Amino acid sequence: MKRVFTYSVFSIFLFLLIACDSHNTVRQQPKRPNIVFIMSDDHAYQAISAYDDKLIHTPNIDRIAKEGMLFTNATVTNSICAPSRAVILTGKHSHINGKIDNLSPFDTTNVTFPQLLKKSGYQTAMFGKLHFGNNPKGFDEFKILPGQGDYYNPTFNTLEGDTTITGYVTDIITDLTLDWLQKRRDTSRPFLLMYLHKAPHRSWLPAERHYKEFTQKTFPLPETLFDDYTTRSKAAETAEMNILKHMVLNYDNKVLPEVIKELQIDDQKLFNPLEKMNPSQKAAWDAVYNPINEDFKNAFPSMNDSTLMVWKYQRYMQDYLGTIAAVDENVGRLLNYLDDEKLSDNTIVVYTSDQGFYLGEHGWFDKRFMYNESFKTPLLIKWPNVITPSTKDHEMVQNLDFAQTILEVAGVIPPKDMQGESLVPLLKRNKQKWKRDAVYYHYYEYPAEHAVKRHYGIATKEYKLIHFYYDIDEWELYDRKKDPKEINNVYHDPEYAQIVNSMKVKMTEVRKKYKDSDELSNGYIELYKKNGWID
Ligand code: SGN
Ligand code: CA
Repeated sequence: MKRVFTYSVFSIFLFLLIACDSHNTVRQQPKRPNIVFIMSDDHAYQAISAYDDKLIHTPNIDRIAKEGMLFTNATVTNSICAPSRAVILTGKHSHINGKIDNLSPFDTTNVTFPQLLKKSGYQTAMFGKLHFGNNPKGFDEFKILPGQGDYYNPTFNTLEGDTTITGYVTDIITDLTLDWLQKRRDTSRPFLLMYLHKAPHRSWLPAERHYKEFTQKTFPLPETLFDDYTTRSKAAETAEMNILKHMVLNYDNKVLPEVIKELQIDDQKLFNPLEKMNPSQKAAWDAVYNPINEDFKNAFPSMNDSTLMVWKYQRYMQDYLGTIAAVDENVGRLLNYLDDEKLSDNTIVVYTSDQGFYLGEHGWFDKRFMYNESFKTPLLIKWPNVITPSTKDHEMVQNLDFAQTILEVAGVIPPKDMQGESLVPLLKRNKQKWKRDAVYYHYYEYPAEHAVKRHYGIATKEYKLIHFYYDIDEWELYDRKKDPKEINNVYHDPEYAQIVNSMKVKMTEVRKKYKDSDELSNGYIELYKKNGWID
């Protein structure tokens, strides 16, 4: 009897101890962090001063690196808008999630990380550019631009129908985001906020407050502005994204149609980039851009190809970078809001772009190629109390990794078929856990605008091997250490024969790992035929 009593007392004591302890554990467990995912459209790393301050100062975006981590070797798997977004949301390569290009629809049976976050109790919202052609799943609220959206007076698709807002798109996307944070955030739950800018996408219309400052600037010329594409396969030469040959004076450089006519220039015709402006916005634009037209009219007769190239490059940079000034200011508004509301401490902030962009390197604008400037994407992450401020990471990470990273941050187990790796070990400087030694790339949108041929490839820290296919069968190899500007294709150089072989072996392994194959590539070509996009 006595023994039973002692045992019972002991059990109750033990139960109380465990109950107390588990209560403490629950109480001590940190709240799941909020996640702010900021992404711009076509924002080249060369145009973020945390990476390179030759072109522009972006103090607010830089703050994310200063308070967190700058990834110097982040790349995309398919350098084009909607496919990149599909990779980010699904954690799967394009050939698996099916969104290979901007044209084909996104298969909404794909599981996306916001859906999983919402299921796990996160409040979710998306504002800005998605570019899918269908509404995003897994969001409590969204206000998204249809397709590419407009810089001035944009229309947004929302759950309640369309709405058109007067003003400048970058400011408006931020207003909508702050409005949601102020008025509809559920303070009892963590949130996922996707804040997605349209800028600096073509046709590069800055906000009025930046017209004067940026149109007066002159920018340093990239070393490869006059690249003649020798040593490369036909793909580089036949691409239609050369600033001199393919950038449109009217549409891109904002030369007035009457000036083009008067100078008898044979210019391509695209739609009027200013057509959405109202009369007062147009008047403010004209006040600054009409004098530029006058100067061009006077200068053009004595220009040759090289001076015209430089003029177009400068005009391109003035407008492209002008749009980034507004992105930077607005990122500052959001970061300040998080600080003011004491949210920063428990919020992870990611800044990235849907891909990189050519700012005159190889004579180009646009993206699509696996060459450095469009393959690489900016990636800056701050996570107070976890990431050591002002750290840099040089590992080969990809947008493919974002879904699993965010799921781990939120304590959600990722589906087994996601193909990336969580970046959390890198954020925590737990480097021995990171094993990746090659990344995979595959671009499909051809024949299409800018005529960049289909290609796939792998990159290691030392080399890059690319295979162009479909109406071409050519290979390229770059020695990334000796030739970081990628102007010397050494695929046919006997000195690199061994490297070519070992990179091909590696490529086969990587393609197998990610389940890509020639059969799949042929299937996607058949799809173009079926849709009547090719014969
Ligand atoms: C538009 C642009 C192209 C750009 C694609 C894809 N032309 O079609 O220059 O490559 O978008 O960009 S434009 O005449 O409409 O400006 S993406 O970022 O959406 O993939
Ligand atoms: Ca883009």
